[in-house]
Amino acid sequence: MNKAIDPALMLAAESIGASAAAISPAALAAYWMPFTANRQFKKAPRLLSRAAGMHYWDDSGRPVLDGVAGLWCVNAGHARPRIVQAIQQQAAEMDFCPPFQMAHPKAFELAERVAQIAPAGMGKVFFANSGSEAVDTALKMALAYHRVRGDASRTRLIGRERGYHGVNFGGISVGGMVGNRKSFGTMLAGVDHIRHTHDLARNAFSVGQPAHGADLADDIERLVALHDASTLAAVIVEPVAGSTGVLVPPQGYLQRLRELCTQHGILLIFDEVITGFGRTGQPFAAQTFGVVPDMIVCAKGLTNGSVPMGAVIVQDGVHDAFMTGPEHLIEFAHGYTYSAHPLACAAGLGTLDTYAEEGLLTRAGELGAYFAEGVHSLRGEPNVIDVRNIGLVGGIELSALPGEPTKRAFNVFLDCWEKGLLIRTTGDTIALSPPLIIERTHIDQIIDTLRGAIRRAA
Ligand code: PXG
Ligand code: PLP
Repeated sequence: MNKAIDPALMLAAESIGASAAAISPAALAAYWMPFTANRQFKKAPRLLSRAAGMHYWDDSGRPVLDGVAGLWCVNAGHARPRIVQAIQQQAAEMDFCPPFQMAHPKAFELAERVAQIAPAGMGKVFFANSGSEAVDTALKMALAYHRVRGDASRTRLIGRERGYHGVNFGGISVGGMVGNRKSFGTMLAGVDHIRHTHDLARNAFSVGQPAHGADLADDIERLVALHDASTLAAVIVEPVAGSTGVLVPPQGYLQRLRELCTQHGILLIFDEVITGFGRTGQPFAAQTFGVVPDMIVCAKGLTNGSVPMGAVIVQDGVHDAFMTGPEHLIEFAHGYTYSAHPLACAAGLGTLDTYAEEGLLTRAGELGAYFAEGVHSLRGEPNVIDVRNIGLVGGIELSALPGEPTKRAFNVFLDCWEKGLLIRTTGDTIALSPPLIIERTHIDQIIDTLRGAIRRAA
């Protein structure tokens, strides 16, 4: 049962926050912030100084309810004792261990524990340091897999329109966001995309999985007809697209994708950086939807956001294909200085312990109906053109202000922040993905605050 909610279980976080006034103009100027409107932000910085359980506190000591688990990652809530202690202990015991031709016990232990909660047959785990690194690892693994089996013509990677797979070159190439093409131009060659599944005309206000669109998976056939299956290496999709607006897969869609990939000898990669670790009601969305891919990319919730870490969980058969040739040779020439970093492994073990002890990996299933009722109660509020949900993820899409896309949703974000609620917006969609320790009263508070902000943004 869930024991996470007892505030006594949270570490007393008594850190003294930096205040905005204490940051010098030179320091403000020096930090080039990621994915941020830097000039606007620095005129009125929003600073967080501590966190525990369901809350952040800002630099003036004001509590802010965390409606987005940090950035879709703090699934067990903040400052959880097992995780904090694991990191502290590990830092004192061994700071770093070279990951190439050397290892430390916790790396094996974490790999085994991750494999235990993954779909059956996915027993091998390769570590990276972020979702973006894990994505590029999986793409390289797919290319090398076909080569090692003597199928070297399979070089083409297939993504999906509106896909987000992190920020590295492989990830932005298979990703389907026009902004990356506009800003950076150069992408990996030999990549193609299937169509996205977002269909407001047929599916608006679906509760859970929408009814229409399984046939969109047949777009694989179009690419097979165009490029020939013998050139296709892998298809990568998010089971639920997060960053591009919480797009829930139509009923039957992922099953159809799996069938077609199997039929054509193409590897299927699920990018579960957001959906992994309980977000949809099972440890992985693969289990929620009953579809087993060849690889699962994960990050974020793997360490509860506490220490950077990503991983690729791999079917035994894919891994085993590499384990041929002379035993003294490196089978997969890939890895990061910080792969399986001791602090990250310790944090990961503390995280999986916390999830297990408190039943958090299935809690989104238990609370999903109440959460769904809450988010769908926003239907009918001004400018709400769609509401989407699965597990403990919600998307509320607003109509854009004429000529000013993204601004209406961002105004809602700022209003919520002022009212003590942290949400995330992407385009004109509001995204909710609260920590899995959330209680009904928190859900009520999120919905009430959001409703007020949406009305004021009209
Ligand atoms: N794949 C998916 C599906 C993701 O959601 C990444 C890869 C990259 O992970 P890293 O750890 O390199 O960031 C992500 C990350 C947002 C938002 O606002 C989402 C992410 C990152 C930043 C912002 O939706 N997801
Ligand atoms: N650049 C240089 C010059 C390096 O020596 C290394 C690693 O040794 C890297 C980049 C890659 O760094 P990381 O292993 O942390 O990804």
